[in-house]
Amino acid sequence: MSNDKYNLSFPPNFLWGAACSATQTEGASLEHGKGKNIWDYWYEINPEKFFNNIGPKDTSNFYSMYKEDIKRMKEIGFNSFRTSISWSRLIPDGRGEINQEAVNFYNDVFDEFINQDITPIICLFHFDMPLAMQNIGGWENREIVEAFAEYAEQCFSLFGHKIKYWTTFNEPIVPVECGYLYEFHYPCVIDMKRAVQVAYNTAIASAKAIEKYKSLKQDGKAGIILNLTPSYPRDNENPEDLKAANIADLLFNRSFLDPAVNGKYPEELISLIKENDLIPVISDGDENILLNNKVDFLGVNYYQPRRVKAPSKVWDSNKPLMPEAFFDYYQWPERKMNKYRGWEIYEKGIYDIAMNIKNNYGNIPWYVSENGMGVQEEERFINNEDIIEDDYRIEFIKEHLIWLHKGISEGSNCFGYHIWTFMDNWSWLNGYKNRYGFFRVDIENNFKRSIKKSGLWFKKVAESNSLEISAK
Ligand code: BGP
Repeated sequence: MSNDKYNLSFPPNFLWGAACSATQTEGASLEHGKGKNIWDYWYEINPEKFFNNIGPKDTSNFYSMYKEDIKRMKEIGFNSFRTSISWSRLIPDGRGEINQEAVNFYNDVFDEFINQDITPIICLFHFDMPLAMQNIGGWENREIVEAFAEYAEQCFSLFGHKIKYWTTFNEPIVPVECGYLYEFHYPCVIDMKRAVQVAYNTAIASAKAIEKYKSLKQDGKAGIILNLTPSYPRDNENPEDLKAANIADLLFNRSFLDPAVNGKYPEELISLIKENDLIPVISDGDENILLNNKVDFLGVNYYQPRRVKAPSKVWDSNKPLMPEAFFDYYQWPERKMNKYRGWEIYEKGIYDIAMNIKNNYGNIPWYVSENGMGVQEEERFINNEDIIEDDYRIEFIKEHLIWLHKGISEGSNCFGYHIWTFMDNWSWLNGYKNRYGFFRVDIENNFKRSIKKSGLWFKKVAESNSLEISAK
């Protein structure tokens, strides 16, 4: 062991910052002319489903605290930040009249980012379907695809002179899984055929939004944010395990990655969908819409890998078909866990993603758009100076950055790293259970923000554009 230290430098103009979403941070969810989205409604009818009965109404209060928050971002070295526009705030009924208060709010927020020299990356859809749109079928209804494209066009026209990085969706597979298979999102349907329709319509909606963006000839870029979850087989030599891992990859990663980046679905996925009678309704011209509207860049959210093995038994045909018909989950004996969130921590996954993008997706420009560690009851770690000493988070980020750096040094075209998240925020059904922020948010004390040790540490990384590590 030596005490020597050395620095890993990141490419010039590397983006350092964090991500959040409108519903999780804005608060004021029923005020200032905003329409309801599915979260407002679900909380209204089933508040008991939400951790400690905390709903989306007052999430972290960014709506009124954005100026100080953006200043705080600057203070810890951010040069970029991602959030989303709330569709139901901008267009309360999803289609039709625009809420001028929302236009003013987003204009002010974007101006503040620009004043602080922080590049805003703006997402159009982060799990928050306007209720009026869900009431007529949500993503199952092709009309919503058109409504989304119109909403996207409105956003580009209103804010395109300020925003140069747009993303159509955040993790579009999540509303598919959580809303139509596993009951973590409204409308809590369990139906794989409907799930496939939702996924398909979402992919078309993304391409149509990109088509609108291109037609406006603005001078920015349009991308998509995907949660890529590398699928690792139990045994690399076992063909059945390899097959299971490949199917998991097709269903959960390539179902959006391929249409977004390559403009078409993988043949293997099409066959799987056909063989299982899951073909969605397709409209004339869709193929060309996908082919002609590929993304300019990719955001990748990475938290955990997916480890699978061959299914141990044949799926009971009396049960509704689920993705688990094609694989069983597998616990790697050497796994390291974030026990609070129940997710495996596997830092090398970020390198595998970097290489996959380089080798199989034309080395498209991409950035890490979310990576982070949610921990419960962090007050345990408050020191005498009222700072949470979250060394576990520093360790988590550091180890991921080391692997990311290796991917970049081997030629992967990665242009940034964003943490989830800047300040503790509301995590859907989990409310404020697991905390992810560089700033603590005291929900019992007017949402008071206080810096954590990780925020101070990140400032050094971001400002020096490099990571100091000790030689082992
Ligand atoms: C991602 C989402 C975020 C965020 C994060 C942490 O999947 O894009 O919205 O919530 O995960 O997960 P969770 O809040 O479920 O702990």
